[in-house]
Amino acid sequence: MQDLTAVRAALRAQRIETPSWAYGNSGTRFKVFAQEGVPRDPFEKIADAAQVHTYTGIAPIVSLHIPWDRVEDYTELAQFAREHGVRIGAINANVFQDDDYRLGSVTNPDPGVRRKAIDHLLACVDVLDATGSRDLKLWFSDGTNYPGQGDIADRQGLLAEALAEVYARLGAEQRILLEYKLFEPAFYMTDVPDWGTAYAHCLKLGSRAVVCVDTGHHAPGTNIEFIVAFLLRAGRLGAFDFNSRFYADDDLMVGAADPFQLFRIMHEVVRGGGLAPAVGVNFMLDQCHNIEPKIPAQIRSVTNVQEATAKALLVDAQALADAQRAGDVLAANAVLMDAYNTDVRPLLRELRVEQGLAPDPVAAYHASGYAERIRAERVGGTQAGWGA
Ligand code: LRH
Ligand code: MN
Repeated sequence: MQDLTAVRAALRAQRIETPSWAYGNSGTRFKVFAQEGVPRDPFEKIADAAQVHTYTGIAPIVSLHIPWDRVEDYTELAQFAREHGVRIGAINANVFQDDDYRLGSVTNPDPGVRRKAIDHLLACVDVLDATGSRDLKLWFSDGTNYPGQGDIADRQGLLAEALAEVYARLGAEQRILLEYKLFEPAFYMTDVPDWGTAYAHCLKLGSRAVVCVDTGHHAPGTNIEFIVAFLLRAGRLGAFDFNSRFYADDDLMVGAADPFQLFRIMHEVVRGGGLAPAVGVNFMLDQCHNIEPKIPAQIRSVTNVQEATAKALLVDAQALADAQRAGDVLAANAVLMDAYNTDVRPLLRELRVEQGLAPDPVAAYHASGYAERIRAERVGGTQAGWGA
């Protein structure tokens, strides 16, 4: 049996980063259903993110997306965040929504458009400097829709050039998180489609270029925990964009569609020492709450990661290693399933009460009246969204 003191300490030290865009309106190409009380600016998004931290105790970091979260003074925004008990985390550079990017951003056939895209990436490093953030997250929608539309090899060259210029601009403590995605919005070829391509570019760039694993960005049936174990062992697992899906990049609440997969991923994280802050894995959510209330959905998502982490920490590592060494297939699998089938909710409720938090964060949020207050206060103005 695992040392519960160590398990509790690891759970107390867990940190999860929530995305500013999860608090704004979002949807699909069919419809974006606006919700009452949605933030109108990055300050209100941060205030909502602070609610998630208030009730879970483990979500004191908020990712920004530029230009969705563009403000006059990022230092002022960072100060506002601190006043709300949170801090600004990864900065996402958006080079996928400008009309100029129809045929790509850093891989666009037009050198002027490539320059524009790189300048935006560099401007986002300025934001890191202003907010004191470490991570610049880069996801490129770049790709093609028809065979022959673009030269695959040439585009890799353009991508590598752009990444090298941004990497050279980074401060000593700053990192590039390179995110891959199999498809969408491109439907034939994506320039960073999989972990191998991202990993190869990171190796070429340098030690402060690491891979971001978005759990919704793989072909169906992909063994994501293998990718996690491999990247962790290689020292290039930089971050997660946690969410879940039944089909494609559904961006549903992490753990909602496949809690067992989330457990298997967190098992490889724990086994690989990836929970230790020094290893530098950034545990982020990347979700869209198209029909459900956003703040309670984020709270639920944070506790879903917490539950999967607690189960992974309860894996009897010695018994597992013994069974694996003995080639005892069933015993080895049973060790993992015992942990997975352990109800960790009582332990987490206890831990919250110890930390002066309510045992049930979602219920506590509902009882706070915050939802009613923002619905009443946030009238007028333009609700935040993807602006697509
Ligand atoms: C792309 C992605 C990326 C973000 C966006 C909001 O699908 O996962 O991480 O920029 O979602
Ligand atoms: Mn993502």
